[in-house]
Amino acid sequence: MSGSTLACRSCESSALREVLSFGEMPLADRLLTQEMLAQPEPHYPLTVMFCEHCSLMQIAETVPPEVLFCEDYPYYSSFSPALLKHSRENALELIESRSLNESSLVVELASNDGYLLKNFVERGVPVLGIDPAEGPAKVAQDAGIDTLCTFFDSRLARRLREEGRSADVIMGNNVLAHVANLNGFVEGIGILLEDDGVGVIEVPYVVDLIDHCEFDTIYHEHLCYFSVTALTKLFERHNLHLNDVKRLSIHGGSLRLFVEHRANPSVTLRSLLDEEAQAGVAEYRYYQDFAERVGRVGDELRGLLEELKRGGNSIAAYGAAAKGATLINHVDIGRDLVDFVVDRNVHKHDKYMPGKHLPIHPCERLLEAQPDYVLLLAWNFAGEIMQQQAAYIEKGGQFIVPVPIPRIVARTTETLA
Ligand code: DWN
Repeated sequence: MSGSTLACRSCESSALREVLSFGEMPLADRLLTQEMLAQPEPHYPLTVMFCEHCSLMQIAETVPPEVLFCEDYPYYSSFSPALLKHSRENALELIESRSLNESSLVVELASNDGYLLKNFVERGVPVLGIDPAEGPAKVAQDAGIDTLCTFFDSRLARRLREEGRSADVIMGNNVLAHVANLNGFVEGIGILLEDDGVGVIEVPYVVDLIDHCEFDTIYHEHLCYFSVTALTKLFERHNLHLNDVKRLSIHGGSLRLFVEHRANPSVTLRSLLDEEAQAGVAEYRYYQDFAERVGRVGDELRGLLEELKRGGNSIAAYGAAAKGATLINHVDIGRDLVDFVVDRNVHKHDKYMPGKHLPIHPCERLLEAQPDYVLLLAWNFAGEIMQQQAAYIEKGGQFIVPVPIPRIVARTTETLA
């Protein structure tokens, strides 16, 4: 059973206003096997709201976490070389700046397949991973990374503290937006974090989402869409302080948050708060035209694909990404337009995309079939993917980047910002 929230996920205010409704949508990471195609496919309302009290953008619907992050959860971080590089640099920076060593403890919340923690283990820094998805957690455990396959909350934090385990660093990349019990999760960080410890947390940045019309990054896994303004209030509610922040390009634009027990806001943090105040991020008007812009981008994208099909062209897609599921279902891109999707993640092969049931194949299929165009559903890795697919491009293949403006990109040298 799912439920709609009539109260803000952070401050529990009822001052919520609708920003955009997608209507009924399938679950973005629920890829289908051949057998599942014949069965009814669960759809849930996907409605974006804005809290006028604490400025948090969020979705109204809460799909049970055990449904979203089940044993078949297909997302494995290690299939993205760019993400592996990004994570390794982050880990090395922290080992250096925090002088981490064999007497330290690094805890990662939503540790997936050990893609990040392995960098600490390789340098002798003790770690603990926590992730509820059985598949990725088992990969991490098999790689010798101490991992608890469970959800993180204040109860688990207390249990770990009672066992004498507290963290010098708590990491959590692309998890804060996913937790239904947001306050319990943040409270747990406060409990588990050493007095002089630091939480280093990465979240997609709502300003990049709104400014670049990244509507496809909205799906049921992502319950919240964070601004610095909203995050500051969330952490302070639990006697934690967002002291510094770093803007990142990963995943279409993210924030790396530095959270500590004592307040010590950096110049960067203060200036980003000022920028958000200038832009009106704390006011509904900032989000008011988003729905109309999304409709326009969707119409332009579908129009481009239809025009290419009318011209006798063949079209495939790259990246069986969760965001890809939102895009093809919201813009109604089915097998009338796109023949198949390719992806490097072997756990996704021989399955079908949610809703539109586009078949998912290994990337080699691109050279075998040599479609005229490839819709880049994983546009956040465009540069890396287009370099990887140079042979397809050499043979005349072209990519279509869907957001913020649907456009054909023929060469890897073109700027994709
Ligand atoms: O929050 C989340 C984000 C961070 O990652 C999770 N809820 C789920 C996931 O969302 P996503 O699936 O939209 O993320 P990605 O990482 O943008 O998906 C990229 C897809 O493309 C993956 O299936 C892997 C694939 N890929 C590929 O086939 N070749 C990725 C790269 C870089 C490649 O070279």
